[in-house]
Amino acid sequence: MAVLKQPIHIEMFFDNDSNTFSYLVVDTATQQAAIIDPVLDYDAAAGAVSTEGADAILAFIDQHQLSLAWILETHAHADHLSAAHYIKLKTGAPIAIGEGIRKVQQTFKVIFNIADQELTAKGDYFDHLFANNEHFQVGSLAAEVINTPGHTNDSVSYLIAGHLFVGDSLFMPDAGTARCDFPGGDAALLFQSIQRLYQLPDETPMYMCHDYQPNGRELRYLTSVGEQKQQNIHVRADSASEDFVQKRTARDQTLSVPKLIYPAVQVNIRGGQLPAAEDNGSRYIKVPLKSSFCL
Ligand SMILES: N[C@@H](CCC(=O)N[C@@H](CS)C(=O)NCC(=O)O)C(=O)O
Ligand SMILES: [Fe+2]
Repeated sequence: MAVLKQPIHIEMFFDNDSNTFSYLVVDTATQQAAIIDPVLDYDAAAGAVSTEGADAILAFIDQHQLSLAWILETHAHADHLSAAHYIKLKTGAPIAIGEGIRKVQQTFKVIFNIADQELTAKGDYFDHLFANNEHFQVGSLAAEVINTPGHTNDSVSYLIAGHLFVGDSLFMPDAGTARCDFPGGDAALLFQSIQRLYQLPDETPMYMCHDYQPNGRELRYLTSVGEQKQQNIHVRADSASEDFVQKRTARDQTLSVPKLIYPAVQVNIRGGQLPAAEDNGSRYIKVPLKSSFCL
C-alpha cells in the first residue's frame, strides 16, 4: 500500500468530458474519507450511464483501506451527472449538500413537471442538508460548510482542515468565476459569497471544481485565497459589486447552455438517482422543448 501524506491527503480525480475535478479528502489518522463532487459517466446520444470515473475513486478507497464518511456535493451540477447515489449504494456513506437544494429542487420540479410522489422538494434523496456555517468531521479533521450561493441557490464551499473546496463560485484566477445565468443564479449574490471566502487567510489552499483551460494553458485545480484576491480576473480584493455584476452578466450572455444541463439537473436534484422506471421498466430523461410552432 502506498504511504499517504500526513495528516491530510487530498487525491484529485479529473473527468475529461465535463472538465470536473472530484476530490477524495482523507484523514490519515483514522483512514476516514470524504468524496467531493463525484461524476457519473453519461453518453447522451446513447442514453448510456456508466461508472468508470466513480469506480476509480472506489478503487482508491479500497486500495488504501479507507472508510467513506461522507459524499459531499458543492451544488446540484448542471453540466454532469453526479455519482453520489452510485457511491452510496457501494459504500453506505451518506450524501450531503447545502440546504439551498430545496429551492433548486422546487425550481426544477416545476420545469420538469415532476410529481409530488417522486419529489417533494424538501431535500428528499439527500441524507443530510447542511446549514450555513455547520461544522462536521471527516474522521479527526474539522470541517465547516460556508454557503456560497450565486452560481446556484444551493452552492456551498467546504473548509476541511484549512483546505477550501469552492465548487462553482471561483475558477482559477485567469478564468474568474462561475456563470450566474441558470434559474436561481444571481451575480450580486455570488459577489457577496466571494467576499466571505476572501475573509479566509491568504494562505488557504483553494481547490477548483472545474478548469476549462483558458488560452489552452495546462490544467490547474489548486490556487489560494491570496492569489485569487490579487489576480482573479473577475473579483479581486478591491473589486466593486456593480462592476462584477456587469462583467458577469455580459459574459453569461455569450455562453451556450451546457450540453448535459437537462440530464444532469433532473438526476442531480435526486442526489444522483436516475428518474423512476416507467411501467415498461425503462427510465427516461426528459427534455422540456422550446418551440415557436406547433405540430
Ligand atoms: N461547455 C460546457 C460549459 C459548462 C458550464 O457552463 N459550466 C459552468 C459551471 S457548471 C460555468 O460556470 N461555466 C463558466 C464558463 O464557461 O465560463 C458544457 O457544455 O458542459
Ligand atoms: Fe455548476
